[in-house]
Amino acid sequence: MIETEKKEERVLLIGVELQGMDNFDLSMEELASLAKTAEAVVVDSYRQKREKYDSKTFVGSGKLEEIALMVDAEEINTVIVNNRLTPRQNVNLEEVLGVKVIDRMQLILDIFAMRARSHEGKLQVHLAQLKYLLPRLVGQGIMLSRQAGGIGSRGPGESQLELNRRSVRNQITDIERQLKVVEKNRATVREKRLESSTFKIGLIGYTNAGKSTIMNTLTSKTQYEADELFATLDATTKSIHLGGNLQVTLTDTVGFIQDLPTELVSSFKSTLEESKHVDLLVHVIDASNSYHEEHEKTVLSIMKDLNMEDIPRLTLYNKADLVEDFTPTQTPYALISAKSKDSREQLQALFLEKIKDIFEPFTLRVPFSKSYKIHDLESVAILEERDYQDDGEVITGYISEKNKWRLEEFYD
Ligand SMILES: Nc1nc2c(ncn2[C@@H]2O[C@H](COP(=O)(O)OP(=O)(O)OP(=O)(O)O)[C@@H](O)[C@H]2O)c(=O)[nH]1
Ligand SMILES: [Mg+2]
Repeated sequence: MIETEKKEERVLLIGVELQGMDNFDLSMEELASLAKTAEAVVVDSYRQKREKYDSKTFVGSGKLEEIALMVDAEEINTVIVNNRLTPRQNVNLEEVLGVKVIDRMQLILDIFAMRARSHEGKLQVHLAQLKYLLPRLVGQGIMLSRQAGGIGSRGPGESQLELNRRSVRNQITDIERQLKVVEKNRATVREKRLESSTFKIGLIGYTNAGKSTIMNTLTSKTQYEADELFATLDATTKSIHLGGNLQVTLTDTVGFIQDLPTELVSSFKSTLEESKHVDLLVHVIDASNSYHEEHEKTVLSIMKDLNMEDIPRLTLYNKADLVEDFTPTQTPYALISAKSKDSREQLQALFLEKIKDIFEPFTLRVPFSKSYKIHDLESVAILEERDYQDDGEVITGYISEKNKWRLEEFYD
């Protein structure tokens, strides 16, 4: 389909709050941010309290009439529902309302589709979209004409209305095969990196916490940072300097969110799991977000799912400039503002301090005849003091368990 002039997408949000539901407000606010990220204009939002979702139309019939009137009066083009809709609810809602209806999952999928840049990222998103689509295809793609595309028609469908289940299944298999190849290549690169005995730090955290801003602060500024959700999709690794000659890399990666569609989690697993192979995880939290505690819980539970709990962790509350009195939920922690002018030095010091914690202290006597080897040692160790004596020098510092053997070269 050729995209003609972009018209404003006017959306209406709908949420149903079930009894005992946690975080309903957070998730409705997040839905609005997600819609804005997808370049839609949020006209209004409807909430309803119910004991359970209506199996046919998700909201009750009275509410649905109200919504239909609103859709007409406000010239709404798309209705976004804050939950996963069954294919049937989706069709029914579209029939009654006469406009496109999408759910939270499809909205997130659309944003990921907008954002994907790398070959791998595009494959991963496409895979997630097809998996989402599959159960929604009945017969020969009758529903597809309605379901395809999302808020801005970025879905895999629309241009391929002839899609049927079998062809979708074939595509899924094909993409999975391509992804395996990409992942294998990545594993090889990773092995090389592991061998290189570089100290690896991974940034993780909720979307919009400030991970890319921290990455940019510590490197030459190239990561896309923006007040949008899912600004970053592809994992990026760069060398950073912490003082001394210690070789350190920093990896920025996709942010987390509540109710990340399972199709996406499974397709992005390999990207998320990049963080598994680091020596230190830096958990970045937006201290100024009133829901930061819920954000933390989401991140910690995804980390648990990915078996990353045992990796040493540094908790950074970010955006200190926006908070007055702040109570952390995670300890120990540091409060920073990645945007402040001295954040670079502050971050370097915090990282270095944490690395010393992880490393083991050592004292080494180096005869002058072996002084030339110290330079190499510095790439894997933090040197604290060099005390020159008659026959050589005494060095104290910190080194990782993994690299302790390097000290043996200095023994007589
Ligand atoms: N006021 C203030 N804003 C900040 C600070 N750090 C980051 N931001 C802003 O927060 C927004 C999100 O920052 P990003 O670095 O893109 O966040 P991210 O964690 O990479 O987000 P995703 O890529 O979506 O996961 C941007 O608009 C930043 O300018 C800070 O210390 N203070
Ligand atoms: Mg980012």
